[in-house]
Amino acid sequence: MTKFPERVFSGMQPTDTLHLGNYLGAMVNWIAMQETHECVYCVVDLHAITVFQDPDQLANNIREVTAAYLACGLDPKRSIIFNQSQVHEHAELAWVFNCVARMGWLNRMTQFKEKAGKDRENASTGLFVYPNLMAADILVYKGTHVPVGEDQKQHLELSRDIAQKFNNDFAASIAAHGHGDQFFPLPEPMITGPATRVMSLRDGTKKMSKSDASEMSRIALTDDSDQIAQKIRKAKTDPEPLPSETKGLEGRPEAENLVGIFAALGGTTPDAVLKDHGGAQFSAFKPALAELAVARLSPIAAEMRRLLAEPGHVDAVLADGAERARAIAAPIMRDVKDVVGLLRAG
Ligand code: AQP
Repeated sequence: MTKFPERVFSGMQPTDTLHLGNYLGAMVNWIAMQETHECVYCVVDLHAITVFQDPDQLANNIREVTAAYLACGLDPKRSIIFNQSQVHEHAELAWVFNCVARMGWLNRMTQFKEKAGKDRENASTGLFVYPNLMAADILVYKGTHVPVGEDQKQHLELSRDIAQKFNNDFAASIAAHGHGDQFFPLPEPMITGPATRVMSLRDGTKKMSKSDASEMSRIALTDDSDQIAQKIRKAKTDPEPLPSETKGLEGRPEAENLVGIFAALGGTTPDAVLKDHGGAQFSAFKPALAELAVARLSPIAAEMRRLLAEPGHVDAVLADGAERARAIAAPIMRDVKDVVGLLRAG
């Protein structure tokens, strides 16, 4: 069996300012993985345009998301940081995967159903094949580990199916042309952030999301102390005090979400939070949560402001990252063409 060297890949869409869900669900894990792995972290701008983006806003968002990566603690010397559109091998491999993945597989993707909503006929074809591009993002680096939030679990399973089908369909060519017995690894999802599913502050049954129409539903990484405190103060809750055990959070999605956020930000568990705050009214718990959130998040916002005041640095990080990403992706894409029969040496 081919043994693939471990390599981490993940990305976020520059569709708006990153929020607490992106931070706790994925970013905290990304930062930790820099200590142990070679990491490739992408600003997935080609994914963003599966839904229309204002061009000027998109250009700003690419810089802002990059600034957020740096401000949160990604180190461009250790990790490769770049935007997807600058490494054309992503789009090239995605086309090959469009021809490997099956319609039936994509038809089962719940994120497409949620995003397309009732107006499915009017959704872009890019939105439908989004998971194929995601598989290409990972596999064009032969990525083995993918730290993501829980909402991406189904897409990761599809990436594994695509890798497996490519390995099977082209098994004879892979072996005959000296590419080992498996061409692609089956990437492992790492859904292990401190809060893998942070919910909306306005509706505890909906995930916190950049595309939610209400800004009050999410804490943006650029929010100042007043905005953070106001959003937590206005967060939807129920009239009961907090229970003293997690069992008491069942059927109380908003309470469960706020306790989960407190635990994740404080580096502790919901049980420990309820040990301290069980019996408290939200009027007492919310200010404590706001204080913790401000302490954790305001240094990130301050660093983002500093970085965005000198966009030349952010652009230089992206240019350097794209060059290093291309150096890995280009030979892998050449081998894909060899395996598929698109380009044979000699
Ligand atoms: N609410 C969340 N809780 C935990 N993790 C989350 N992630 C997103 N929302 C939450 C994780 O953040 C990473 C980047 O996500 P993305 O930008 O690619 O897009 P998304 O998952 O679709 O997130 P949004 O905020 O809902 O974006 P829009 O509204 O643009 O679609 C992923 O690892 C994701 O799991």
